[in-house]
Amino acid sequence: MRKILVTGGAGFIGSNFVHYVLNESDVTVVVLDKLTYAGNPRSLEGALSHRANLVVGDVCDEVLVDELVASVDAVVHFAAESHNDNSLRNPRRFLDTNVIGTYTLIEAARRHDVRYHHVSTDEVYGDLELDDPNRFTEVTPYNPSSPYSSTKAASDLLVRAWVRSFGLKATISNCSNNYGPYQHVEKFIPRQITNVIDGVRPKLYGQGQNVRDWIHANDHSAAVWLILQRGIIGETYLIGADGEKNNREVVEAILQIMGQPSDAYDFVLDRPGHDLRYAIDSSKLRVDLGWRPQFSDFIAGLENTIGWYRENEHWWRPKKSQTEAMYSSLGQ
Ligand code: NAD
Ligand code: TDX
Repeated sequence: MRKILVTGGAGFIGSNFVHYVLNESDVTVVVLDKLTYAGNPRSLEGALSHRANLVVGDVCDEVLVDELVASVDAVVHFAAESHNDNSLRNPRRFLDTNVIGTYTLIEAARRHDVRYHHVSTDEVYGDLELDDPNRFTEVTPYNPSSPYSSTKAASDLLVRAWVRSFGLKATISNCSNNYGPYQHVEKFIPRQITNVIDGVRPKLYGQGQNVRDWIHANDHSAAVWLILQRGIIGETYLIGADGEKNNREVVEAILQIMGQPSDAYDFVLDRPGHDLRYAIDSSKLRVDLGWRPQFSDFIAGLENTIGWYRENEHWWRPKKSQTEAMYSSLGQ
C-alpha cells in the first residue's frame, strides 16, 4: 500500500487515524471530507504536507469519488453523520451520507478493484441488559435502535452484500464508544468537560445508568490500521477495550479530576429509545491479529483528554454555544 483515501478525515476519529498512519508508515493519505458542522481542518494541523492532502467534497459525489478511488490502493471509510441525538431530529442526512455515501464508495472500490475498509459501530447490535453476562461478538444479530445506528447497520449490510455478490475486497470493524482529544462538544464526554470549564453542571440523560464501553481513539486507529494490513477479506472485527462504565461514573470521574464535588451534576430528559448498555468482546481481533489496547487506564486517558480541552479552547469554543442552544431546545 502506497496511497490511501481516508473519508471523514477531518472528523474526530478520522483525523486521529490520519495522524496515526503518517506516524506509523510511509503511506500517502488523501482525505475526502465535506467539512460539515462536525469536520474541522484544524484537527489535521501538522498532518497536511506532501504526504497528506485534504479534498473538500461529499462521499455521495459519484464523479469525485470515482476519480479519487481510482488513484489509491485502499479506502478507509470513516465519513458519517455520527450523532444519535441529531438523527432523532433530522434523520434524512443520515440516510444520504451513511447509506448512499457508502454505496457510492463501494461501487467505486468495486469498479477499480481497490481494497476497502468500512468503519462502523457496536450500536448496530442494539443494546444489552445491565446484568447480561454476554457481550457483543461478530455473530450477534443486528438489532439497531436509532436512525443513526440503523443507517450504519444498512451500510454494513451493503458492504457484506458487495463482498459476496461482487467479490469486493472489504473488511468491516465495529467499535465501541471512543473518547480523546478533538471530539466534537456535542458528544457526552467533551460536552461535560467543556460544561465544567464554563461553570455549568454536567447533564445526565435519564438516571445516568446507561453503560458505554469506552476506548481511546488512538487504540481504535491502531486496530483499523492493523485490520487494513492483516485482516482477512470479507471478515468483520469487533474493536473494544473492556472499558464498561455507566454514565454517572464517567461524570463523577470528570468532576473529581476537575476539582468539583462529584455530585455536582443534573439529570435531564432522557434520549428517546436510549440504548441501555453496549459491551464488546474483542477476542477475535486480539487472538487473530494480536491487537491490544494501549490506553487501558480510563482515568489516565480522561485526565489527558481533560488537559487537552483545557489547553485547546480555540478548537472547541466556536462550536459550544450553538451546541448547547440545540440541547436546551430539547430540554437536555
Ligand atoms: P465525526 O462526526 O466526528 O466526523 C465525521 C466526519 O465526516 C466529519 O469530518 C464530517 O465533515 C465528515 N462527513 C460527514 N458527512 C460527509 C459527507 N457526506 N461526505 C464527506 N464527509 C462527510 O465522527 P466520528 O466520531 O469521528 O466517527 C467516525 C466514524 O466512526 C463514523 O463512521 C462512526 O459511525 C464511526 N464510529 C464512531 C464511534 C464514536 O464513538 N465516535 C464509535 C464507533 C464507530
Ligand atoms: O449530554 C449528554 N448526557 C448523556 O447522559 C450526552 C450528549 C449524552 N449522554 C449519554 C447518552 C449515552 O448513553 O451518554 C452516552 C454517550 O452519548 P454520546 O456521546 O451521544 O454517544 P452514543 O450515543 O453512545 O454514540 C457514540 O458511540 C457509538 C457515538 O456518538 C457514535 O458515533 C458511535 O457509533
